[in-house]
Amino acid sequence: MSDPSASSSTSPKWSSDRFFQTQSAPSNLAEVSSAASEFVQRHIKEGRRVVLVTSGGTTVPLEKNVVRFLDNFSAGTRGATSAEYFLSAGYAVIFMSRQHSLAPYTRHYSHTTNPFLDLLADPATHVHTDSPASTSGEDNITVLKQHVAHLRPILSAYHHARTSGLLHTVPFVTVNDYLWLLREMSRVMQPLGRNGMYYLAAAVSDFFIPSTNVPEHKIQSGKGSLVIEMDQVPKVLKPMVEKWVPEGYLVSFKLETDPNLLIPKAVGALQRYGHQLVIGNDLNRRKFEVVFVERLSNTPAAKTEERGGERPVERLHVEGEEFSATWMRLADSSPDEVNEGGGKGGEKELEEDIIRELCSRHEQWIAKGTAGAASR
Ligand code: 9Z3
Repeated sequence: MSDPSASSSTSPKWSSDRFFQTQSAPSNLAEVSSAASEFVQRHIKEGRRVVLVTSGGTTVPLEKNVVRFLDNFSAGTRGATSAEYFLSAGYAVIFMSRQHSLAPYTRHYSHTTNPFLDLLADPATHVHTDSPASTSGEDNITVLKQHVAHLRPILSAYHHARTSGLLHTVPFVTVNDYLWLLREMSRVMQPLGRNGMYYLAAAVSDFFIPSTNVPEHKIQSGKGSLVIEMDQVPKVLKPMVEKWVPEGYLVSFKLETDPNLLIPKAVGALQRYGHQLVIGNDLNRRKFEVVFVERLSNTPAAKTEERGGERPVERLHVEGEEFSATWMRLADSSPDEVNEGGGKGGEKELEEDIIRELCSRHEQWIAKGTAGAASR
């Protein structure tokens, strides 16, 4: 496969308009849209804030009858964990995630790190002593005692999320579907105005293959090497900020593997798209360290000073504008100690702090809007 960054391709850049005019929408878009709209309208009526959390990686299929595809790295841990903290903060959550990636609550029992069946007693050997009706163990399956304390609060929160109508899920697989659904969810959430937050943690492919260039059938290996040409995915954050949800509080993530690029790339994204906050994370340190990059005018002023000692805040001057970079770290963790799937041993999770900070920034964003309206 050729390296797209080294390619001499002359393909024109795609505008988002051209993308949506030519690339087909998911077949169930209307259905997904109306269910999400009902969810949002209910929460608007109840005066609740709503957050769209995107999560997991996006694929680029190489064939229409897809046998092979390219994928972006993400287990969906960040998004699933964050959704839980948003729910406990009282938000209604639209969880738009890669099909089969980690989900709120069930993520604690990921099949690879903490298989669900390992929690249960072997029915062949376990005898129920507290239930005479089922001493044979045929009617009940028992959770092993050592797992009960951890499972109980997760199970309660899971059932609460299911029955309270505060969590709405929207799955995607391909990057095309992701872009269509992001636009649709934005449309549906636009009536929330400043009460809507957009937390874009999904790992979105930078490249895609326009549908006219995707072969119908499985690519055959007879011709030797495979060269793939991909076009750049349109930068939808721009229309999202300018047209789709101009009043929303919009947070994007920037993933890098070279730590020196993290802050400059985050600043670049803020300059290009004009949204409120970029959370930068390094691939290998993402579980215990992130950096909040924002325009200094959006950085909660009092907190910047107050947090100076606790959280290092850098001030940056770029092309006549001022930005801040605030590091947020889990105390005393190292990459080896932090579990994939998270939360297994009830340890502190970085998302708890991230979401607390976001809720307070969102609160100020809403207050600014109200103050602005009052002074007009
Ligand atoms: C992230 O940076 C997420 O935090 C991770 C989470 C994907 C690193 P895990 O699922 O990982 O917890 O294992 N997401 C955004 C990545 C991304 O695609 N950003 C684009 C970019 O960096 C901009 S939208 O250019």
